Amino acid sequence: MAKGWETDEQEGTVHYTGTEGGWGSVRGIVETALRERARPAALDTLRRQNKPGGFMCVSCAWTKPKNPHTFEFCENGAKATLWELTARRCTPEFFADHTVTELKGWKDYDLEQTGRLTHPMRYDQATDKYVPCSWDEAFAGIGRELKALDPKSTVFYASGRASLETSYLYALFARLYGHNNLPDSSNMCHETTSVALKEVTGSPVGTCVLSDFELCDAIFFFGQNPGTNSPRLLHPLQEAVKRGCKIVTFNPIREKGLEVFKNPQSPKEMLTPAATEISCQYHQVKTGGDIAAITGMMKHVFAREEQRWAAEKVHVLDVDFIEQHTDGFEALKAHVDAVSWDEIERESGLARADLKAAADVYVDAKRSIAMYGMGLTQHVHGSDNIKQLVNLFLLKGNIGRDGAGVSPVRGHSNVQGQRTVGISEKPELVPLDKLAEQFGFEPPRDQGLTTVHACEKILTGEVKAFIGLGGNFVRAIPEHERMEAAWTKMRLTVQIATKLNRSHLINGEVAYLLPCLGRSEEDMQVTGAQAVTMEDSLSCIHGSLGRAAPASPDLISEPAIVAGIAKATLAPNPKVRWDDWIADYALIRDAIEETYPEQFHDFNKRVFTPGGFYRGNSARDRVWKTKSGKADFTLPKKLNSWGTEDKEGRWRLMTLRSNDQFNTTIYGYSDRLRGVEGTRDVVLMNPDDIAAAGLKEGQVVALASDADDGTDRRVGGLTVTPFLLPRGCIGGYYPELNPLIPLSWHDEESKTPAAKGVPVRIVADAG
Ligand SMILES: Nc1nc2c(c(=O)[nH]1)N[C@H]1C(S)=C(S)[C@@H](COP(=O)(O)OP(=O)(O)OC[C@H]3O[C@@H](n4cnc5c(=O)[nH]c(N)nc54)[C@H](O)[C@@H]3O)O[C@H]1N2
Ligand SMILES: Nc1nc2c(c(=O)[nH]1)N[C@H]1C(S)=C(S)[C@@H](COP(=O)(O)OP(=O)(O)OC[C@H]3O[C@@H](n4cnc5c(=O)[nH]c(N)nc54)[C@H](O)[C@@H]3O)O[C@H]1N2
Ligand SMILES: [Mo]
Repeated sequence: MAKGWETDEQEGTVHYTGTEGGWGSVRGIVETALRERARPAALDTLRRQNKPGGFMCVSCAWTKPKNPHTFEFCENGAKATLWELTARRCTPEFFADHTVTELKGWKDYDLEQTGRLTHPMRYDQATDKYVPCSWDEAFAGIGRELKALDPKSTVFYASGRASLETSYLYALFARLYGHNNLPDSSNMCHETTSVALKEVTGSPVGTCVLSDFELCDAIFFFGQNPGTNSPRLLHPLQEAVKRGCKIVTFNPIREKGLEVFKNPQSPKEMLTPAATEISCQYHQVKTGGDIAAITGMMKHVFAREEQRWAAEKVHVLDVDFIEQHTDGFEALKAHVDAVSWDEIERESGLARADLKAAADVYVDAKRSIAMYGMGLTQHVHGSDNIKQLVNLFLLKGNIGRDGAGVSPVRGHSNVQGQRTVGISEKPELVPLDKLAEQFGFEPPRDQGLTTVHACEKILTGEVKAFIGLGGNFVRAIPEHERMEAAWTKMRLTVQIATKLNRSHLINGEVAYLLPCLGRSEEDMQVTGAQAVTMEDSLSCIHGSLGRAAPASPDLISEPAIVAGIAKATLAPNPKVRWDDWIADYALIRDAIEETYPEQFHDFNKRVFTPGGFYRGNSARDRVWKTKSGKADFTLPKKLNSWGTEDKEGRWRLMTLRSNDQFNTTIYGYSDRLRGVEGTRDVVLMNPDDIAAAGLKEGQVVALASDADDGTDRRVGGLTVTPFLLPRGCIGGYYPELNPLIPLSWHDEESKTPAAKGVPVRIVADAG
């Protein structure tokens, strides 16, 4: 049998095991279909996934191309769809059989396995159970509570899945009611990008479009795992490599999808062991070591500039661009000159020869793209990570021209779009004057609460009500134990969701669980079936039309739920037309167009543009909306993004996603691409570290927070598992390890929790 192939004795089939994609991912889809007891309608939905006129995948935010593949979805996109279209139901009868206290003992996986929520429910303190209620009762009850509260003591959270239409209504509701407390899952994710990129380039989002990937000569990939989290991105990467583009990866883990990729949609590649090598260089940087690594690359770029200028009187740097378009070059150059290679090697964990090799690719490439994810954003100095990457890219004018740019890979399928249409705690990012005129009211102008701020004020008791538009807030945030205890002190909690999760079990005095339609389902309103829209990572807006039969006749849409609560809370305002908007979502899009005419002109006409319509980006046009009016070189505060000092017995913990989860939704217990099977309760460690720490493979240990703040945080029952990580760096899974992250442990500028650099000790398991 060829290398990488194996026979499955039980199934009598042959599988390719060597690479990401390939037969393994087909098998992953089939297994999910069986587990979710998928109906034939689910397969029809998959066929229409990510096609113009079809529905847009609920999984990641990677762009949907103009000429989609026959099956424009991946293993994990299919899992997300099948998860939504499961035949399982979580009904009022289920809640009658289980108290909320009992359900708190269930695992995340088992809670969601109960299936789709089917009926609006109210929490009954006396019996500790959820009981069914009508939609009217729910809206009236919530409205009554909100009217009695100070708007500024309430938080309206959004997870990044809800459409532009829902998001616009939700943000408008918050402002009409009287607050800007609109944190989003982005506050735990790419908020670092939104703050840092905005500060230095003037635009909070990436500058690339899809065609750039057809032109670039090199891609530098930092801390993002496309094989698991955005598998469709592997297609343009594979195509780029095939035409000679070089991919250089920086990641503490050798992630399979970034090493080799086998296209599960190419019959030829499926039938032969051929696969595309993705990264030509793979640098296992220390967790938090990217600032040093990039500093090393810049040092070599400057050295090559000197040599080339001396020899040929030709520049390596784009000196015209630096002169015309940037500010702060001299200071950056002086800073890089002053850092020694010894420091760089120590802080990055990489050899100078390797960093020079990476820099040579950068120097030799005419056009380069930088891509990154949570490996850069979730650090105490995460903003500095991103600004340092921008520094490198400005040196050769790699921002604002075709085939080049900085391209963060966003998470949730509409997380970028939610910010675009007003879900933001930062009022300066929202056209408040325009809203004031459009709807005849005085919007609040004060800063709203980020996720971390909201948590702080829930702890102090200042926040009295929380509404969650999707997501699993209590599970996704740091510091679980303290947060759960404080949560129940709130007066009102409302969760709008498709499936049961832990956040629904931690309730305020008055609590509602409101089930909604999923994006793949038909959303029928009085004027007919409604489409919704979302924005992907490359700032393209796509329409999405769900066609599957709703999971239950009692479900209503997210826009209808938001409008229902808003109507029950606010005084009538003839300019705020909740009923008309819900009857016809095209009218919501008209309102969005009126608020944002530049980006959303002719919105309704362009909804189903193949490949989406591009919203534009000032930095791509080299218009720098920064304080200096230029793109800014900046200096990092430290040579690493690690928020503390190293010391004996302190480990750098990164909390990771497996290939079998979507955030807090656990599909199963197989991290196939990393070879971790059957459990999520592990500590991944370098074999030499295991030996040096006097531990043994398979030993069960606990991790304890080592944040020096006097709080005891522990997670036990973790099996020591050898894994090729840089020395001193360990890994484990999110959300199980979230209790170890202090709430105060976040990016200094954006307040994104630093989930990739958590200081911990390894201690004995209490058993
Ligand atoms: N199937 C699936 N798809 C998803 C999700 C999911 O859970 N499942 N989640 C969605 C969401 S909301 C998001 S935000 C994205 C997340 O997608 P990613 O941005 O890929 O996030 P993570 O899986 O957390 O992994 C981050 C990567 O960073 C690396 N890393 C950790 N620390 C460092 C560091 O200090 N430096 C460098 N260079 N690398 C580091 C890790 O080894 C890992 O490969 O995916 C989205 N898509
Ligand atoms: N330690 C650690 N913590 C992290 C991270 C990490 O890497 N490490 N990553 C962070 C990141 S990047 C993110 S984005 C957050 C994620 O935080 P969230 O976005 O809050 O969490 P999710 O797990 O995506 O939410 C899952 C729930 O969403 C609901 N849902 C699914 N589809 C729909 C829908 O169509 N409508 C509605 N209304 N509800 C729906 C379901 O009930 C499901 O249980 O977690 C963050 N937390
Ligand atoms: Mo995310």
